[in-house]
Amino acid sequence: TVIAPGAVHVPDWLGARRQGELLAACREWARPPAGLRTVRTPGGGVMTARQVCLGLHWYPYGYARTAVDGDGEPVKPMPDWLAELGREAVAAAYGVPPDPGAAAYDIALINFYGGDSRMGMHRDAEEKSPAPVVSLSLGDSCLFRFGNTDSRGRPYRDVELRSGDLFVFGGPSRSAYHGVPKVLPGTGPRALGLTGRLNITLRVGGLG
Ligand code: MD5
Ligand code: FE
Repeated sequence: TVIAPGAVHVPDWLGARRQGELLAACREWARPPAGLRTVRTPGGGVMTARQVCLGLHWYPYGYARTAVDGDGEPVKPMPDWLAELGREAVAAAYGVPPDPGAAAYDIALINFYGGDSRMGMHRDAEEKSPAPVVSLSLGDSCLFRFGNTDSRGRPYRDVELRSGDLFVFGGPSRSAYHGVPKVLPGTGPRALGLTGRLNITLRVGGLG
């Protein structure tokens, strides 16, 4: 489903088996060193979703090679298979063959949402590459708010994201405001064995 130019939602793109494999990998990445951490914003706020990074470590508002706001350890590498999944995701969403010449996905940000977690409206602007952001959801459903490029406010569209869904944000949608106003506890597939919601975003840093 095309939500806006370049913004494509593909429900249930990951089958049950690949969801389970991805969740198991996320649980490994969440362990120390450079594992899951709480993100503190410069204004004194705390993000309610906890995060782990691969490839480069995101912190408000930049990227580093080490967990500068965590234990200071080197960030875990981006696995080739996850970069390849990003390439396949873009092809699937846009209905084109995978582009072997495109810049490789080299950053993954993994957010763990509890039932009370939220993410306020923001834009993702720390990457230097205009490549689409690939978003994969696991576990509980959420309300995802897709806004506009000019302001945090209306107009926006609310879309329910479920376990296994793919969302690709490219073109003009790469710089749109977006957020997660609400997680819907207890809505994930029982067999997955995840309480809460997990979101994996794949990005091209273009940061050298
Ligand atoms: C999430 N994560 O569900 C979302 C999915 C984040 C974040 O927002 O920054 O980690 S990524 C949604 C996204 C990325 C880039 C552009 C747009 C949406 N967009 O234009 O709507 O945890
Ligand atoms: Fe974002």
